[in-house]
Amino acid sequence: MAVVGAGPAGLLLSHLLTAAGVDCVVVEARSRAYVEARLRAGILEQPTVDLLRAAGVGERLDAQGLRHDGIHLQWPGERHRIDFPALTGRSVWVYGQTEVVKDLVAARLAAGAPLHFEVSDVAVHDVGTTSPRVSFTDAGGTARRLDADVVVGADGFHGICRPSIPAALARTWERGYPFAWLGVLAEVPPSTDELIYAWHPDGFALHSMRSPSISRLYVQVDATERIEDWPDERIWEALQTRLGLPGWTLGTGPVLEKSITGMRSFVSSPMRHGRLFLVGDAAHIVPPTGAKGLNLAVADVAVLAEALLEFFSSGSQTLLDGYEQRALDRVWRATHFSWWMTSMLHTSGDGFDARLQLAQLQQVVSSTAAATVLAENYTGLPHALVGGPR
Ligand code: RFL
Ligand code: PHB
Repeated sequence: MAVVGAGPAGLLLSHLLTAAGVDCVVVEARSRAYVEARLRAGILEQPTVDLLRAAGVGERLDAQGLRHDGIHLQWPGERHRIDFPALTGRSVWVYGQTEVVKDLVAARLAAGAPLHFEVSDVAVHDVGTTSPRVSFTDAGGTARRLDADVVVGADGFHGICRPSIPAALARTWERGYPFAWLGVLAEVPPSTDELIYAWHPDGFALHSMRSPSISRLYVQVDATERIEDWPDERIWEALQTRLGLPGWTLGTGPVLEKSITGMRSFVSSPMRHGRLFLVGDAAHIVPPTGAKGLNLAVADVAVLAEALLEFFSSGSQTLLDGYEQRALDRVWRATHFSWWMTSMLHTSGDGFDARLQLAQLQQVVSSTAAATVLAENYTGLPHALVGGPR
């Protein structure tokens, strides 16, 4: 089997298949240092944590990850807690994507399994046949070719696998948002025990964290803003205003990293073409408000790994044939949840929108039914939505 991309999706899938004795080669365009340092998601939902533990890569997660049993939802003057275990029996973990990637790379290298970093000219061929191929140039400049039974496209949104599906067969659904997140990583202990999602007339703000000594904070900015226009003082001021509550102050510290990330919802179908299967960001993108992107990639992998294991052990394609539908059911659920959280929390400047958002927030914090919907989605639905909507 050949896997294109060593992000969380490609690394986890190859880890699960290699552990079951399936030959699997991973090719990655970037260097090991780059993929291990790429700052992205920070929240792992319960089914993700369960899978990482079951796959034997949960040791550092259990030692260093922070289990969170809730989040705070806030608007000016009010902060309310959503209690996850009470509503769903599940929790989430603060454990950075960088750490997940480090654990999976280490496991793969320790097993002596093939993982080629810094490859170029990657292309997939003959995916419509039973003997697809991947060609690439390795880090030393040698042209290489992998003959495989199956090729997995885990190469992210800008990868080459999705575009290799004939345009006439492909369909995409997309929603752009007129705002973006300005994120900072700061060397300061978090000023909160659990994440704070704050609605504010100036725009959304989020207080997250990476460890007991590192905070991760975000503010909503216009999609056209440039990071050069946001000196550290301006960012801290915006955070103080939007996250502030009487009797509570935000601790500040040196900014280690800052950047602006645009937001979009995107779903592409099919997720399979012949012997090419897409997983994770290669097939779909969600805005980060629901903390779903990484978890959705892991869910695709869970479903595809089971199907591939059946295929490689018995030759049966029954589960492979069901992959797209099983994965897409969950993708659309997470797409809806991420859109809903985004729409509820980001301000547009319109007064009517603001009133609707506050009414929605009021309902979430005062109705057990509404809070449960948020908690179920945030902590992660089971990997297969059996009997889910078609
Ligand atoms: P990834 O992590 O993008 O990995 C794809 C890998 O494929 C490599 N690649 C290629 N390799 C070989 N040949 C080629 N031609 C290749 N083209 C690309 C890339 O170098 C990369 O290593 O996708 P994957 O594995 O599906 O994982 C998905 C998650 O990374 C993603 O959903 C989340 O990180 C999304 N996301 C966030 N999600 C959250 O839940 N919370 C967040 O705070 C959050 N922040 C983010 C994010 C995504 C971002 N991106 C994609 C711009 C912040 C950013 C900046
Ligand atoms: C993060 O810690 O980076 C993070 C947390 C929650 C989100 C998005 C990002 O919803």
